[in-house]
Parts: sequence; C-alpha cells; structure tokens
Amino acid sequence: MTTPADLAAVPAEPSAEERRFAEIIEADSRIEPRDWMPEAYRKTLIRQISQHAHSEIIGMQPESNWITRAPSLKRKAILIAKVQDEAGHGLYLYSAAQTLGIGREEMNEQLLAGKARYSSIFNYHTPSWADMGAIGWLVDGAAICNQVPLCRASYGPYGRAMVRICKEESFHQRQGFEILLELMQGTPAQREMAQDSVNRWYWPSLMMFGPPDDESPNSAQSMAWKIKRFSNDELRQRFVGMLVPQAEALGVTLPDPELKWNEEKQAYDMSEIDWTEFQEVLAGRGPANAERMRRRREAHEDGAWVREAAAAYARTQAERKAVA
Ligand code: BYC
Repeated sequence: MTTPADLAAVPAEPSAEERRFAEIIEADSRIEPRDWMPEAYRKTLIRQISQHAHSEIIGMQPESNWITRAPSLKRKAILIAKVQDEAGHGLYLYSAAQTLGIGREEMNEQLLAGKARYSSIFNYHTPSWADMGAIGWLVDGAAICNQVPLCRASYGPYGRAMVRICKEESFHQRQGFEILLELMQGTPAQREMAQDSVNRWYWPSLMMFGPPDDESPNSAQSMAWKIKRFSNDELRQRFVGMLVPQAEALGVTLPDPELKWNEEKQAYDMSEIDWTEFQEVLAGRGPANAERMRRRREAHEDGAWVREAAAAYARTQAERKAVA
C-alpha cells in the first residue's frame, strides 16, 4: 500500500520550465535574464558575481597605494590605467549581478557591513614597488587562469562581462611580468626586491583559487550548472604549470622547495598550502583586512556628495520631462 510518506518521497515531475532550464544547460547554451531559473542558481550567481565585483573594487587599493610613488611617468600612467580598469571591471560585474534582481545599493551595503566576501588576496600589504610587478604577474595571472573558463559561464551577462575583463587582465599580467623582468635585469638590490615580492605573493596567489576541492562546498553544484568549468584544485595546478617556465624566464625562484615535475601525473608536485592562513584572512584577520574595509567606508562617505548631486540632477530632469 502506498502511504503519504511514500508519495512525499517520490520526486515531483520537473515542470516545463525546469526541463527547459536543464536543456539549456545540457546544450551548453546560455541562460539569459528573461529566462526562468531555479532560485538556488540565481542566488549562487549573485553570490559569486557580487563577490567578484567587490574584489575588483577592493583590489584597487593595494595598487593605488603606489600611484604617487611609481618610479617614472610611464609607470605611473600604466598603473593609473590598470587601477581604472579594475574599477571598470567592478562596474561590469555589478551590472551583471543587477540583471539577477539585486540592487547595487544592496550589494554595496553588504560589502560595507562586512557581510560580503571579497578575494583573500587583497588583504596583503604592498610595501615595495616590486609588489606592483608581483601583483600583475601572479595575482592577475591567477585571475586569468580562473576567469578565462568563466567566459563560458552558463549565465549570459556574466560570461560576456568576463570576455572583456579577461582581455584587460592579459595586459595587466604582461605589465606585471615586465616590471619584474626589468628589476631582475637591474642591480642586486632590485633583484632582491623582486624575489622578496615573489616570495610574499606566491602562496596567497595560489589561495585565490579557493579551498581544496574536498572542502569546497559550492563547487559540485556550480560545475553541474556550468558556472564553474573546472575545480579549484584543477585551476590551481594549471596555474603552477604556467608559472614555472615564466619564473625561469624571469630568473626568480618560486618559494616552494617541494615543487617538482611528476612525470607520472604529468603535473607538478607541490607543498601543502597553509590553509590556516587562508581561513584567518577569510575570517577578517589577514594583515590588511581592517585597513581595506576602513578605506572603502571612507571612500563611500567621501562620495556621498556625488550620489546626492546625481540624484538631484535625475530628479530635475524627470520634473522637466513631466512638465514638457
Ligand atoms: N577569497 O565553495 P568554494 C582579481 C570562499 S579579482 C575569499 O570553493 P566557489 C583582481 C567562497 O566565496 C579576483 N573567499 O566557493 C582584481 C565560499 O564562501 P561563501 C576575484 C574565498 O564560489 C583587482 C567559500 O570560500 N575573482 O582578480 O565555488 C586587481 C568556499 O569556497 C576565496 C573572482 O571572484 C578567496 N580566494 O569558488 C587584480 C572569480 N575562495 O560564498 C586582480 C570568480 C573561496 O560560500 N569567483 N572563497 O560564503 C570564483 O571563481 C569562485 O567564486 C572562487 C570560489 C573560485 C573564488
């Protein structure tokens, strides 16, 4: 005899819209804002895209620290352009998240209230000029490795935003490599500064890819929905494989004594990452977490007059239109 409990255990037939969603994902096609989507898919995208946008905005701080001290006019101009690009990336990404039904103010409030995450990497200080090189080479390099597959993310506005972002990230990565190359061809003190910077940024850049696969609660579902195309560990491994020949070309040493090619695995063996450090940074206790948030809040308050002026202008325009 079928009991009510048995009936409850039988999965409901997927609705027509659920079937349509599954077909689009299966066909590697794209979900657009007008399409029906499961609530959990929408929430995951809002989480990932808004975190990504916040990372771009907070990510302006470590480099803007060097705009006034860049060693030449050329370097200053390049750095200003790069930091402006990061602001642009944040804006494309906030716009993509807005198509999912969340307002920009709400995302911003979550960030200012300390409720939203941004990438762990931006909670480290930039004490030397070589850090501009290491950020470009390692941080933007990791970003490219992680973000090129996101150009094929199943959500249309996110994938399209990523195409442009990745093009700009390539320029960022090159300029960082070139800063390090110039330092490595310089005096012993410059070479030492470059190596010291690589030593400090290498491990945090590997942490950008997120926790190991067996501790990544979101990966399986995000991969099934084709938001993520590769796991955190797969991308991290790919990144290390890219870095090794580039480090050789630069003449810098990657600070991992265990790093060596494993013929059988066709990949590099490496030391265990210090996940305690990662967890500490995520918990708000990294070297620069408090400073980054304080600066972001100050910048928001300093910009209040711009928001008020823009709102007043929009009101006047609307009133004029109504009268006409
Ligand atoms: N930092 O289940 P998991 C840039 C969180 S911008 C902080 O693997 P998921 C640049 C994760 O959010 C770089 N938190 O998550 C800008 C989750 O927490 P919640 C930013 C991290 O989403 C300016 C929990 O840990 N790039 O490149 O499947 C200048 C469990 O993780 C981190 C992006 O945002 C981290 N590193 O995978 C220069 C790329 N890692 O939300 C450069 C887009 C993990 O459950 N995002 N967490 O509380 C992604 O690809 C994915 O979201 C991640 C994480 C691979 C980062």
